[in-house]
Amino acid sequence: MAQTALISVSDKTGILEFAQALHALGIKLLSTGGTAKLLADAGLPVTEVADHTGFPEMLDGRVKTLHPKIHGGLLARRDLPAHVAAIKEHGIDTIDLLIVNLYPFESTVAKPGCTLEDAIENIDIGGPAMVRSAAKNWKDVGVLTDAAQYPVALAELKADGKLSDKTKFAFSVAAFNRIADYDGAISDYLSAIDFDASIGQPAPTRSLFPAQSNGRFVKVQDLRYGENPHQQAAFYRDLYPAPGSLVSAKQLQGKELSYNNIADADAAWECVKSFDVPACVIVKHANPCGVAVGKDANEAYAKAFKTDPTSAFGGIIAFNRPVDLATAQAVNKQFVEVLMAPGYTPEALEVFQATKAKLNVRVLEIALPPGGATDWDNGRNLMDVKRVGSGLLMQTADNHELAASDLKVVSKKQPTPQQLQDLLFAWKVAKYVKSNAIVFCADGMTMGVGAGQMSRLDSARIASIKAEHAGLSLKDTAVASDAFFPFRDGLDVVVDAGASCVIQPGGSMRDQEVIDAADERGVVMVLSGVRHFRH
Ligand code: 93A
Repeated sequence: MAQTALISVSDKTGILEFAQALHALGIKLLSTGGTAKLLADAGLPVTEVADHTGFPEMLDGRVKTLHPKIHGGLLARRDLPAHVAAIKEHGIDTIDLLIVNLYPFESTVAKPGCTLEDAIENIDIGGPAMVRSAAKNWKDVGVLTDAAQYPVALAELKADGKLSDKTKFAFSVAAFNRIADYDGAISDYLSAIDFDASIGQPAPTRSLFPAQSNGRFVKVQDLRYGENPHQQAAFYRDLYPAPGSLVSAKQLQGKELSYNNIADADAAWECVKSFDVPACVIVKHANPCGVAVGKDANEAYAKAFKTDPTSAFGGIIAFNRPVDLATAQAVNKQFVEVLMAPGYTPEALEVFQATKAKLNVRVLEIALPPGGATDWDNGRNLMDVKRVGSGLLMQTADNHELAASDLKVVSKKQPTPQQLQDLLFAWKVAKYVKSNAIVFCADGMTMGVGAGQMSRLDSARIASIKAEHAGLSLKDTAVASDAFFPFRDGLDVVVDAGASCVIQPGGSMRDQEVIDAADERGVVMVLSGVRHFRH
């Protein structure tokens, strides 16, 4: 008996060509209103579902395919005589292929100004029901939920007259994933709306934190191991990743990325892409150990490397400008684990292909966010998530951007324009350093980074010790402290080390004591008014 395909698609991309090919293979076409019209207008013989079931589409299309003749045809097991007898008794024909894509709920709710009514009208009921029926009965029905599957199916139908079990199973899994994503999007959307009793209807504004959160992630790759070799791990991406985020990186060469590589690469990329001017960030163990801006990538690298050449060994190096030959040659002088940039010249790439050992260097190409440095994530993925026990902590990402006009000078001494520039640079870097963070800077370059200490005082001491080890003088440097100084002692340490200007949030009980100390030591102090804890 000839096979039958039921086609019901909202997104009609590629459907006509696919239907023509199915028809050419002798497959009977069954279709819903809009899709049937499209096919019929192109001259294809197609039966409308309403004619097939003998029941009209009704309720503005809310009931089109919800009929036993459709679901019986999808769900009947061909290997069970009782099923075959039952559908025969009820005059139900089997359906062998189902091609469905759903009402565009996700894109509808993504539109600004989408009303609850718009959203609800775009909740597909009959489509997911058919997809589930077909996917459950995968051995007998091939279910296509994505236009990318059309050529795969056609190739097999042309070669063997049917789909292989392997393909049908893969399509079934994809179909259930699609339905889970779709329902997740509906649940996320509706869970963010409260019923407002005062107006007797759902509130027009949606909460950032829905009553239920459906994390929807897709595996990018399995990893050899996790943070340590005895841990198993894999890398997942958001279902709808933001352009310019790490998951869009393309690995051009090198060994497989490890769990720690990916975590460090993310830290480096987040920091480097926050600069408008050419910048370089070197990361070790999730902390920047060198950050600098320069007239070009090469100069930025040379400066960033100077901060802490010892720690830079085996580091992750990120640029926000394409890497050219000179920069590649400079980077090549040290041992680099991962190199990332928006692009590479062919000569630059050759540098890392020169020897077998160099071919191990993981080279990532990654596009900057389309809107530039302050286009944090194109308005999406604004959530920062941390796993705790059996729960999640969710917060909006730390996207605060400090402008010179936000600064409040509290010392008697006023900052020079150069000092202001260095303070803003130091502040930007401090945001990406684990707390407690103390960052010494000068001329668009980090001079000493103190990270992740339980006491601010120790972070300050470590930053100056590291500068000393790197042979850098901290005289007349700018210092950023990611949170306020609880006492004057931290300030004394950085001034003793050579700092002449300091930026900190302010807000301590002893602010006055700290400001008095700045005046006593003759240094500039400016308050940012915001804090950048990072744990
Ligand atoms: O309103 S529905 O939930 N009720 C249905 O019975 C039904 N059957 C298919 N939507 C239904 N569909 C959807 O219609 C399909 O999932 C597809 O997205 C769309 C195709 O409609 P048309 O062929 O009229 O353009």
